[in-house]
Amino acid sequence: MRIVHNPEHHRHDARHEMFRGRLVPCHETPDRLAFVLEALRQRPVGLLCLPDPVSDAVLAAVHSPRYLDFLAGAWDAWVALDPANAALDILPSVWPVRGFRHDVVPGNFAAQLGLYSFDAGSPMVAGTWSAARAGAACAVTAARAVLAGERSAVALTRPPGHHAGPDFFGGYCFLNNAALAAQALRDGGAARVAVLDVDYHHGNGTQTIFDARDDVLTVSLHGDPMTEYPFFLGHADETGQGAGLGFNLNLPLPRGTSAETWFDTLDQAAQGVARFRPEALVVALGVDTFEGDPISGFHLRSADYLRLGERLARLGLPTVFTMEGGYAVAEVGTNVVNVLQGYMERAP
Ligand code: SP5
Ligand code: ZN
Repeated sequence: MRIVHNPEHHRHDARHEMFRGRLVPCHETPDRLAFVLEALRQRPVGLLCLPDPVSDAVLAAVHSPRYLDFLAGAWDAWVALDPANAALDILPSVWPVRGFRHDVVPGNFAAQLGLYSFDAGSPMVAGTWSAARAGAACAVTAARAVLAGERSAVALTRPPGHHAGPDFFGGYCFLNNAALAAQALRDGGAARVAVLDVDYHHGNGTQTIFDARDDVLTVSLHGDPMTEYPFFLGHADETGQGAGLGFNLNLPLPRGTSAETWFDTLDQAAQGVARFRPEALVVALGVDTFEGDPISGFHLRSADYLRLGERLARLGLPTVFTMEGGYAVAEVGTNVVNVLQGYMERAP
């Protein structure tokens, strides 16, 4: 197993996210990844390596050029508004909802920020773009390792990616690492690629990116969007659009779902993946399904992640893992490495 880790991740280190009228400390912090690296030092389930750089063209296969330009220039534009902004995180506060124009890019920076985002919980700082771009490079490098013959590879990175869409950020995500890995697998010759998202939250960005395509199946099991973030997508009746009809599977579960029910649902998800007969698999691996997660509501325990890894390995597919959520920081390392160990025990 090749484990591609992001040497720039610590540069995305924001202070606050908006929650119920207050700025609260960010849940998505650099120490999350430090705990995974520490757990890997104790249990080296794979070979650690660094990413190869990724070109603009590779990013533009998933994200719109105007969105990528915005992200690349956002920090400088923010500081140009007022040099004192250098001490503040960037957070949006105005959004073009139904009836507003999305085709015209406003000149005003705050308006651009709203055009390209869907929440006020995903702050940007000076190093966000470097961190996100190096993370995307991890995803593509991991996919290419699998194309070159590795059985499995991991994009061990943050910020996470599965909430980021073709031209928007949100949910702590800026570039969609799972989608970039899936696209790289397609471009490298895999005829059909499945993305299986096991994060607590629906992978809305990934679903949107591949919604109209029949060459990438997207499957997500997650907290029911009626009550759980990201709220506005992730229902069971979303099955894809146009040529992609029948190539999206959502399995929402109520807050409070037990590990037993979750694993039964994982079996359904795995059957959906197998029916598609993919040539490669991308696992959007969030461990915010953990019983101790501060922002989520499922009840998996640390030992359950070994079982998750084994179940994923039973699909018998070349596999790329991308690291998504998981906010019980001290346990994130154990839980992520448990998945990888469980996988490796069954698919060395
Ligand atoms: C990748 C991923 O898991 N993103 C999740 C984004 C969830 N953002 C909204 C979370 C709101 C919960 N805030 C609770 C703060 C109370 N301490
Ligand atoms: Zn999540």
